[in-house]
Amino acid sequence: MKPKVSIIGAGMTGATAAHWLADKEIADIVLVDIVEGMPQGKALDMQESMPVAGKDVRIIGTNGYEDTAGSDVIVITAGLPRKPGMSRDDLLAINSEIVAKATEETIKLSPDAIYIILTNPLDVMCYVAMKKGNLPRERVIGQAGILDSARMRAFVSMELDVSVENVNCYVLGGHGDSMVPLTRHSNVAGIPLNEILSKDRLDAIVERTRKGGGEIVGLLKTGSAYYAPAAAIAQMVEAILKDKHLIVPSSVYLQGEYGQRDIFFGVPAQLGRTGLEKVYEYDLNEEEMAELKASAEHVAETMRDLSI
Ligand code: TXD
Repeated sequence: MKPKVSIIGAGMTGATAAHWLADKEIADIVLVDIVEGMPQGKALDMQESMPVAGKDVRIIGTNGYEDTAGSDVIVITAGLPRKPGMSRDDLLAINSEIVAKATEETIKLSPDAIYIILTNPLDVMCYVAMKKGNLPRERVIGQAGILDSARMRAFVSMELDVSVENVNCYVLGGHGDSMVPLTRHSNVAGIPLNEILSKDRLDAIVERTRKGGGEIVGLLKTGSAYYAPAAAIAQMVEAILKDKHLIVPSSVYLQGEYGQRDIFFGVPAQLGRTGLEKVYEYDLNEEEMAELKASAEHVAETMRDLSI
């Protein structure tokens, strides 16, 4: 029997994540949404594409939670996305209720599941899931850092016309405009970014990375990015199910690492079959630490507005 992955919220990111995942042929998939017929329709359509793709994966769409029973991984994307002019924090009240319910319903049926959270404001929604599911920190991981780092990698690769595979970038901190692209630790085939790019070009890439989500929201007008976030989800699920011990920037609950405590925050996290295996700590200079601290303060501020 294949592992089972349930995705709560079959909207743009949820359904696209199902698609990326189905292509990896590593799990059967359950798509849950409150909109009647929509998850069923998307799942059936995707199922009908499997003979063409040559993948043996079962995909179910549903409006209830019964079919999620026994899931190895639960992905929560349910909630409202940003509209132009909105910050991620504007979504706090409504999305915390949605994430709380999704966690409470799913944990009853999948008591051993590992949770990957996507819903914004991301770092605080991870905390909601951990509390409502009464979960240990190892089993709640937020997706943000792979996406933010992938955006930076894409921009560097376009700028230098080199393969994306040669570009390694690490964006840490909260998932918001205060995120911290670590240019000193990012490189092209081992060559530090500041040696291969002029200061102006590098600054422009850092700025574009920070505003990357907003750039897509502004272009789409309705909804936010979904291809890249969904690809990031699929990479995290794969790391867990294949026990890869993969180190990727993810939002995890810090207990002293990077001088932070009791907040979810983007750091290099090693993922495997038990979820979060280890947090890696970079040697950061004063300026980098100050930027991380400012980003952490922003997350802590949003946490204070949370009432659960
Ligand atoms: O990197 C990241 N973390 C992000 C986060 C990248 C992209 C999107 N990000 C956030 O994910 C975004 O700000 C939203 O908070 C969520 C979902 O974004 P998406 O683009 O997928 O939004 P959609 O297309 O509106 O899909 C959300 C679905 C929609 O179909 C609703 O009907 C459903 O969630 N929904 C629910 N499903 C199940 N149960 C409940 N209660 C529910 N409420 C809404």
